[in-house]
Amino acid sequence: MKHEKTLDTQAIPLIKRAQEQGITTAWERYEKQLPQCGYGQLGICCTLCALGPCRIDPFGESPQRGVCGADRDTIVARNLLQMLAAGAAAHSDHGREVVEVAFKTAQGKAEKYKITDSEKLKRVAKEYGIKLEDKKEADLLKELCISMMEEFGTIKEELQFLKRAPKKRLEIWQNLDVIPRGIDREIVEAMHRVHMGVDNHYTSILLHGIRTAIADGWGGSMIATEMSDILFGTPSIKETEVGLSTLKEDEVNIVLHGHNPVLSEQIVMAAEDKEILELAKQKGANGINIVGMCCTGNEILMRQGIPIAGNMLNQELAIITGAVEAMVVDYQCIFPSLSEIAKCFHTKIITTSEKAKFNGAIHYQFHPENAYEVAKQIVKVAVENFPNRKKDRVLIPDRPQRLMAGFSVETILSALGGSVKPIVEAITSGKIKGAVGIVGCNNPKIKHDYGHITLAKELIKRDVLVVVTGCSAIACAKEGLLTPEAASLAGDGLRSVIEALKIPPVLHMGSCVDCSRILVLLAAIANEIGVDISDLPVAGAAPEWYSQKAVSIGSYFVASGVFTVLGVAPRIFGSKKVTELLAEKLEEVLKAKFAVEPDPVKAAALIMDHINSKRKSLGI
Ligand code: MSK
Repeated sequence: MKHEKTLDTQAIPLIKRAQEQGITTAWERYEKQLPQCGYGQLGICCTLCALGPCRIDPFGESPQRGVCGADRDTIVARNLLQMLAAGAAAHSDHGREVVEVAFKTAQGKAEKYKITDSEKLKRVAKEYGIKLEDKKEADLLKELCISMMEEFGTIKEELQFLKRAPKKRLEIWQNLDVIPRGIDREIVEAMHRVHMGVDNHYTSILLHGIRTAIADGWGGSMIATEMSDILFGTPSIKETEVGLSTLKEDEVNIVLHGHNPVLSEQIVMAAEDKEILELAKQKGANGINIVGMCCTGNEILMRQGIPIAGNMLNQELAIITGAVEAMVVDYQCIFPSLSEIAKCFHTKIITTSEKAKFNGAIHYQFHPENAYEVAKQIVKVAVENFPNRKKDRVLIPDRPQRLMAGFSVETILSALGGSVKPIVEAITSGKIKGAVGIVGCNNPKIKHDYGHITLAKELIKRDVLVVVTGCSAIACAKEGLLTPEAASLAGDGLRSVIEALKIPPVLHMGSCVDCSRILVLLAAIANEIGVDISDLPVAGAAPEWYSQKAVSIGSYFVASGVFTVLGVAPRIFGSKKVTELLAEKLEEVLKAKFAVEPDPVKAAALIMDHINSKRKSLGI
């Protein structure tokens, strides 16, 4: 079944239903925005202060400067930095929240949380220079939390996890003076720099963007990942299902959407509460079905094997199935449209974060101290809503797709017998030509999931191992690429390796913040060979990105030495100098750069050229 908007066969009947019932989704809202503002697309519209809005004539006619005198280069660079800073802030604030929950856990104030991975706690504490001695785990966790909180506004002027980067990479950052001096500091400074009359030189603005992105990837995001592993467990291989078909006709359906695992983990527990299960029975349901959406979904998929209903462009469609009793959200990537669409059905939209409230939603304020109570209340609301479901309006697509996930760095290493050596050997022998991280979102500018799936297929057939996170992972899962059977789509060399290990050719490494796992893996491979990350035959891609966080991820990939291809054009083409800097000159200083290629088949060719040239330089 083909469709012009999506590759997701389970989405098609729901898009059709929305059109028939006059329900507007992101695709129609996008069409209504067309043509999108040309100045905005080029990045030469400035709305930063009240002297404007100002715009630059793209064809060199007047005006060429804003009211303040800023030229196109300053305007484009400032806009980009502001976008990146919002993304780095989102990831890092998420990380801070996980550490705060861990801190309360260590203090005994958040009794429903516990340390799940004690080994990782010890390992990370050691990295931070904390003496293990005979300390109780709670005390160790407390010390680690204090050290991690300090990273946000540190006076050390260097982040701990930067030490995980290869020596050569650290030297590059030192020489370029882009070592982050604290996570919050760089984000705040980014916002300071974009204020009118502060940083007006595009190079200086963009270099600070690099510094801010490093503070995210090797700071805030890495802290989020590591502390989530300590609290909720380091992911190990899990098999489950993906797609809107994971919703169940005879059970109370609760969709957990957003990013942070701190509440979703409690909701998973609350859904097993006997009293609530009894209530569900009384209401005529055969159980409570928890499914994920976007990255909160990825968090509970990776650790608990909870099925995942879909990625970013599936969120509205889940409600349109008519089978969702509650969609529970925390923050990031949640369409403000959800409460409007929910009005057409019986679905309750439940917000849980003080910083992310939505018109028309019910708010249950989450605190680590009352998390389980709040989780129980939320599940109860969903259960009590079950009788309101209109059975004749339920449309759940069939044929769920199986998937295998849980590929944390630890899991990959243990599958390889404890070290990255087997990957290095496979790359050296040419069985695996290289590795590519495909990450990021959906965007209605690109056919839903087409960019991710096409690029992944093009690469695995050329013997490239693909790792995925975020909505990209969910897209590939829907296509069956996250199953060992997908080995049949891989080239002979890659197939021989993954069949021996009984793993898929596309490995799910987690949520958006877990792009930091990709950095850790790359650093381990580079250290094993004794080279820099930029010397490796690897690349990054964000074929359908939309979010500010993706700007930050792409930038810390490049900052870490990873050639990165974007499928959606960033708003930089209004400045030739900024475009040249990002697509060419960065290579001279960071040994990596960006490319833009909307066609995933051409993107694969670009990536293969890059991989082959890196192989040649390594003499393999
Ligand atoms: S959820 S940032 S749409 S990957 Fe992490 Fe998906 Fe992008 Fe949000």
